[in-house]
This record gives sequence, C-alpha cells and structure tokens, in this order.
Amino acid sequence: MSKKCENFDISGLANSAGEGGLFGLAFHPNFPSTPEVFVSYTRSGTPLVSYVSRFRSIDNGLTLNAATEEVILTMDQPATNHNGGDLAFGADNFLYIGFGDGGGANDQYGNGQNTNTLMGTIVRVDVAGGLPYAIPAGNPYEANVMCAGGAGMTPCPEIYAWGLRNPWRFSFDGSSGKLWVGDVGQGSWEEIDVITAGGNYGWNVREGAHCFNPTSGCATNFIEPISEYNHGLGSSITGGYVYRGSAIADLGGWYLFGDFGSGRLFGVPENSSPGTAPVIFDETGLQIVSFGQSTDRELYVVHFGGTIHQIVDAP
Ligand SMILES: [Ca+2]
Repeated sequence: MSKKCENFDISGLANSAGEGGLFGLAFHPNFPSTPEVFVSYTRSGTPLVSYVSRFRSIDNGLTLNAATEEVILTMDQPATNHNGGDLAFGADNFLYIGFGDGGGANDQYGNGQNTNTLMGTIVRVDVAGGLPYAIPAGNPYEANVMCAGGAGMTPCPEIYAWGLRNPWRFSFDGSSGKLWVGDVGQGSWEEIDVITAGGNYGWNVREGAHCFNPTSGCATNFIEPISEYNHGLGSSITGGYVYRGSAIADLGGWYLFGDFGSGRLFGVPENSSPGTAPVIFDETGLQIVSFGQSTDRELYVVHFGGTIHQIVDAP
C-alpha cells in the first residue's frame, strides 16, 4: 500500500512582496469531522491579490492537502502593505475576516470610510450557507448585492464593521464572545477595539481616539478604542487574546496584546472603559507578530524571527 506525506505548502501560490504572504488560518469549528481549514494569503497581481480559500484534510485531520483549494473570495490590492489577513470563526459559526485599507499611506485610496469596498473592514460570511458563501442575517448591509472581487456599487453586505486601517490580528474571547482587534496605526497611535455589528472605528478621520483627517474638528460619531498607546511605546500593534488560562491566577480576564516594533507586551482588563491606558507587562525584545492560544487556554507569543514563547508568571 502506498503512502503519501502531504505537507501544506502553498509557497508556489503565495506572493510575499512587501507585507504580503500567508497571514492566517482558521479551522472549521467542527474540525476534523468537517475537515476544512480556511486560509488568508496574497498572490501576485498588480501588485497583489488577497485570497481567502478553503482547503481540506483528506486524512481525517492529520494533514492539510494544498491541492484541495476552493476560493471563497478575492480582492485586488493596490499596494503591498495593509493586507489585514487574520480570520477566525465566531461562536455563531460564521467566518470573520480582516482586511486593511489597501495600503500606501494616509488611506490614499479612500477606503477607510467607503463601505462599497471590503478594504478597511471586518467581513462576516456564512461559509456553510452557500457557494462561495452566504450573507448572515444581522450584517449591516445584508440585503445588498454581494461585492464580488471586493467592491460593489452599494455598501457590501459582507461587511460586519468598518473604519479600520490594518486589523492585523483579532480574536474572539471564548467566555464573553467579544471580538477584540488590534488595529495598526499610521504615525502616532496604535489601538485596541472591541468590534460590534455595524460599528465604524473611525479610520481615516481618526487615528486611535485622535483626529487624523482633518487634523482637528473631526467628527465624533465613531466607536472609541478601548485602549491606545502612542509611538513612544511602539510602532505596530499586534492583537492578542483575553487570558482564560489557569497557570497565572491574577491574569484572568486581562486582554493581552503586543507591539511588533518595540516588543512590549501590554494588557488591559476586559471590562475597561474606552481610553483605558495599557499596562506594560514585559519588554520582550521580540518582534511580536502574532499570539496563539492552546487548548488549555494558555497564551503564546509568536516572534517574527521564528520562535514561540509561552506567557508565564514572573517569579
Ligand atoms: Ca479607530
């Protein structure tokens, strides 16, 4: 009997120019009985194209077969930065996907406050409800025509929330169900948002809680960040998780996050009022690019240099 070892290698498909590449994956909530994994990455385009695709395991979840790709959605990217790219299933079994503002600088493509594009948004789609997906009831523009290729003539029904610059990492808190996002700022402010349906998070009128464009007198009808820090403490935020583990007794209910540039590990209590300053827990010296949560709900820091570090109690 022949055997075939199948590693999940899509390096022949993905293009990692600029900030592009393979960003995130989300296991189907019923994996491996539903043997599907959803992957977000960029391919070559002008200059890049975002892809969100379904891949299947053909051996009951042991490996993932790269030849099984089924494209869920694509979006042309006008620049190589701000591709978003995280994705996760909510407790509603819908797939949430983050996309950046299209890149360049200052939201030069005007996507942050434009709901006719999926750029600068958190998307919510029902990948079990149709091919390639169905629109869940409760999305703010659920009755509109779907935005094939990432754009449309009317507000996109895939949108769950918008006004984001580059929601690089997000997570659901398994206890509260809240969706926590780290939205990367431009030159001054990095922010943490709790995402709600139909929420507008302000970019590019706001950067964090501050006026960006215009630089003064900006509108105030946006959802305020739960927390923010300025570029004295870091330069590119990486969203993490609410700690629900058992190894660190006094950390329960804290949302932990970090900064790619400074390596600082931050936290805020889960029920913080908007504008709560983060507590600095550690100066890791790492390029914090992502966080992970194990099945026992302990948390891990992913260093861009290729190492993974468990968050433990300090002696
Ligand atoms: Ca914002």
